[in-house]
Formats: sequence, structure tokens, C-alpha cells
Amino acid sequence: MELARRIIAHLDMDAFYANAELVRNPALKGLPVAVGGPRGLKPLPGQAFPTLGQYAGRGVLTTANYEARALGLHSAMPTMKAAKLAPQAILLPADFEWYKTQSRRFKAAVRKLAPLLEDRGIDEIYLDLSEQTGGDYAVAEQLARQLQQAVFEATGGMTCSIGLSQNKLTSKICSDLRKPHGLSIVRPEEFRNIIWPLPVGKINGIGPKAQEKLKAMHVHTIADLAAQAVEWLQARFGETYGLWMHNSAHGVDDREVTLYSEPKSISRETTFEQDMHVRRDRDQLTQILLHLAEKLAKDLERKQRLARTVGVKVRFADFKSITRDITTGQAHSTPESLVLAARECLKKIPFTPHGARANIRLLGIKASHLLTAEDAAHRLQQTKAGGRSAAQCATQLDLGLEDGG
Ligand code: DCP
Ligand code: MG
Repeated sequence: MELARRIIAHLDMDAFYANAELVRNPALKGLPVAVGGPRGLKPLPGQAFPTLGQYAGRGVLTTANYEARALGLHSAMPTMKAAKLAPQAILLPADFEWYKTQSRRFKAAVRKLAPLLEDRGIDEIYLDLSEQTGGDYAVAEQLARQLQQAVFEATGGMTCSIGLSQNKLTSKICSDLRKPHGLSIVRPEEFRNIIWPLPVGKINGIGPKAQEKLKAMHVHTIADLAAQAVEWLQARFGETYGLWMHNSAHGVDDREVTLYSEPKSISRETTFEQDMHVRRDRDQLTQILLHLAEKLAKDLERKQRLARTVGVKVRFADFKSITRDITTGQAHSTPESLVLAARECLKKIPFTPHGARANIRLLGIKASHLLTAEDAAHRLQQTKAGGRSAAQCATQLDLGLEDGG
């Protein structure tokens, strides 16, 4: 399908975790509900559900339903702050298994009607409707209504919002315009009227930092951004990001809907034929870690991803496993940087010179929080591991035990 006639949908579930709770607990309907409380918070005597007012601690909310948002609550709000704003709102613990079940259900229902689906995480997807609709927005609108109905039925009553436009970027903005249970369409010729008046932060990829910087330069709306010369943006934000901003402000985004589901993590591990001693077999462990990092780097390359988080897994002789990970402001893709990060993780594992924690039967390395090169260029620095080779990085493998310790 030629680019000009593409129709791409973005579908995002409304107040996902909170509405998932409502499905299995209809008594919550109409009440303000926040998700993210501690497990085991009991309702006060005479009340059906625990409330925010009972909470004391340092957590944040994962989300709030629209009744709770009317009271000022939102995702990522410190729970204590939420408790001051709305002590009467209901506070539930998050149950990811249940949300994943509901996620699978809504995606399966959508896939039956629109098979060209890109999975973007627990509550959102992109769909390429171009072929199916022949590029006709009236047909796409009907299909979108059917999708909303199918999602509603498959999930036991959960609503979603859909944006329709010629590309992912615009549809993502669009799906948010009429939440909840919204359907918004931006035809190519309507882009300026509908999208330009919005603040720059509505573009997915212009985060708080870039917004601040733009604000200081009196660029507030997407129209303001579109009015800047691309060279001006590149001089201030770098070649790649400046060009991307310019294109985004003009509604240019050629990214395809990719059908495979996003890998959440990639890992490599190996079980030893004989247990390895953390000190005596250090050289061999070093080589094994390097080998695993090289394999993992190849996996990442094949999948065209970089990792924000690197983790290690160690299984001890007594079969107990420990994992540790680190997330830095960097994206890892080379064996060198993976090894360096893995070494940092290993330092956090409590090895002992003797006993069960001295002998390892399995070593693994894992990359997660995977980003595309494009995401990484916008958000993070890529590590070059200080120009050291993988072998150099690995020679000093430190398992937290001094020689003779
Ligand atoms: N989430 C989270 N922490 C955040 C943001 C979101 O744990 N800071 C979780 C809870 C949300 C889910 O991810 O329910 C989906 O995120 P959305 O941003 O799509 O938010 P909602 O679906 O809750 O609300 P909306 O109706 O605005 O999409
Ligand atoms: Mg959502």
C-alpha cells in the first residue's frame, strides 16, 4: 500500500489496571479507584474496600480510574500525595498476572478482526488497516467501532480508545484525544487543524527534558515546532533528534507496523557440567561470561535492539538462584558494554569463599528494557565501554572475593 493511503490505528486501553479490577469486582463501579497499594491492606471496619486514607509509605500509583482522576489522581503520583488529595478513594494492590490475562484477551479479540497487529506492551497496540479498509476512513471508522465492541466483550466490559490516521505517530497522539472510550480520526489534510494546536509533549518521544528546553525557546505547541527550520532544531538537539522532531511536527513518520510481538528480554545462560568455584575457577568463569555476552550481543543485533537493563543470574550448588540487574542511563548492545554491566551486577551477589555460596552451577546474562536504535538515540547515550575490548573488560572479573579471602 502506498504511504499516502495508509491507515494506521493505535488502540490503548482506558485506565487499564483499574478497569481490570472493576471487571472482577463490579461493586467498584462508579467509585474512585487507584491501583498500586500494598498487598494486605485491609478495609476498615464497616467498609468494603481499603482506602487511600489508610496508607502510609513511599509507593506510587500505577494508575487511577477516571472517577479518581477527577479528584486529581494519576499514574506515577506518590501514594501519600494521592492520600491527601483523595483519602476516600479506594486503593488496591497491583495484580500483574490478572492484567496480563486481560491483556491477552483484548489482543486476541482484536487480532481476529485486524490481524496486522503490533504488540506495544500490556495495554496498547498498533494496527495496519490499510489493505483491509482500502485506505477508506469511513470503513476504518466502522472497523474501529467493531474493535471497541469486541474488546469490551472479550474482557468482560473494558473500554479502549482508538486513534486513526496515516501513521503511528499521529494515531498515538489521536488515541489520547477523547479518552475514555474515544475514537478520533485525523485524515492527512486535517493534521494541521487538529494536531498543531497541541502542546509539543503530546508527541511520543518529546519527554519532559526536551519540553523544558523547547519552552525556554518559546516553542510550546506542535505548530511552534513545525515553524522552526530543521537546521535550527538540529543545532540545538543534535542531527538525528532534530530531524526527527521536525518530521514529527509535520506529521511525517514512515515506520511500519511490525507484526512480531516485542521481545521483553533476551537472555543466555549456561549450566556447568561440574560446579565452578567462584575463586579457583575465576578465569574460566570470566571466559564463560564473555562468551555469553558475545552471544547475547549477537541476539540483540539480530533483533535490532539495545538494552537499558542488564542482569545476571547465578545458581549455586544448592540450586538457589540469585539475580541482580542494573539500569544505567545508557543503552548496551556490544559484548564489551554487556560484560561491564554484568560485572557490576556480579559485585552485588553475596558470594562466600566456602560453602554453598562458593560453588556455582549456572551463570546467565540477560538484557531487558529493550529499545530500538531510534528510541535509544532519543533517550539515552550508547556506551562504547571506554574503547576497551571485550577480553579486556572481562579479564578483571571480580566476584566480590579477594584472593585469599
Ligand atoms: N502504568 C504504570 N506506571 C505508570 C504508567 C502506567 O504502572 N507510570 C501501568 C498502569 C496502567 C497501564 O500501565 O493502567 C497502562 O498505562 P497507560 O499510560 O495507558 O494508562 P492507563 O491505561 O491506566 O490510562 P489511560 O486511560 O490514560 O490510557
Ligand atoms: Mg491505557
